[in-house]
Amino acid sequence: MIRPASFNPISILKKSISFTLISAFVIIASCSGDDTGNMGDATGDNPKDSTLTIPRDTIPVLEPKDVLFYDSFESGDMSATNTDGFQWSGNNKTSVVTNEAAVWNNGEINNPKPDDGRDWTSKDGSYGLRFRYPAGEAWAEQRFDMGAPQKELWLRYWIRVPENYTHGMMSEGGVNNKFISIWMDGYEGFGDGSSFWLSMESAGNGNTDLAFTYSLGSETGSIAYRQHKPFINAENDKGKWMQMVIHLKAQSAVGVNDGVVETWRKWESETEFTKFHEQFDVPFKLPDNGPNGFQKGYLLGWANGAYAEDTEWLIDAFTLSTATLIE
Ligand SMILES: [Ca+2]
Repeated sequence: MIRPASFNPISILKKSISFTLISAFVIIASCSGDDTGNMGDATGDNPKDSTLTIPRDTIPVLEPKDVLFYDSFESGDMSATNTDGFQWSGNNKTSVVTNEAAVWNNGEINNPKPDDGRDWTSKDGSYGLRFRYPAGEAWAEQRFDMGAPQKELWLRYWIRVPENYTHGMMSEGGVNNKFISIWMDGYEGFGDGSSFWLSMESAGNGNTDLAFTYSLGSETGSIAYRQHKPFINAENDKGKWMQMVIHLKAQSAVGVNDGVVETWRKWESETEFTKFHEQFDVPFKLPDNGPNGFQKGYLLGWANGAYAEDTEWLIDAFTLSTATLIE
């Protein structure tokens, strides 16, 4: 649970006000004309104040201006947006699911969950986003456009290790199985601005390391992956939810090299985040002709080492912010 750093009365009053405002903001952002925004009820975590409808452990207390976007998929579709015009792109082997059925894939569907023991239980509320990699197929991906660029960006989301997880190794030695990518004007060699990636790399015995890389912009490719850290133990971590936090900051001017990459992870059984990656001299380049910051991205993505079995990831409670999501 994220707790405020201090508890003085003024702070509590201020945070209470902000929390209510954020709740209202999030409901507006995540609903699509229905009344399913009450995620507190959905989780059985009923706050005393009926206006507080966000489970307290899924979004921190922040000023409303800091939270750019939040989607727990409780609308049952991909309609969530914000004042910047955030948009989820089309579903590419992704679908909104409950633990009973897939309900959205580029339109409303009602495909009952196969009766084979699989678990689509969301982390927050009743709905989550499922990524399905059929055996031997490399691509499941959810793209998004934030609608406006951000020089500094924080991302946080829950993601569940597949129940039958073992590192995908079907080609290229199991390196460069994409976890997330964020870019500015164009992806990698198509961008004058920099791109960023987290990637899952084989650590042997079915286990996975997490590493990052970036491009220097000016239509160049990525540099070598760096800071490989143990990420998933295939024997012990199957089916576990983890919460990821990613902090990116573009360099302040060309040649200053003061861009930032930081990442953290917290398993659902843990109370504290563990830092994975840290670099404070990243030459993240802003595009000469805009947009002036990070604007687009995808979740998961191309697995160069495809999985030997059908493999399903789940993502939930996706948050974008301009201020820290680690407290
Ligand atoms: Ca949810």
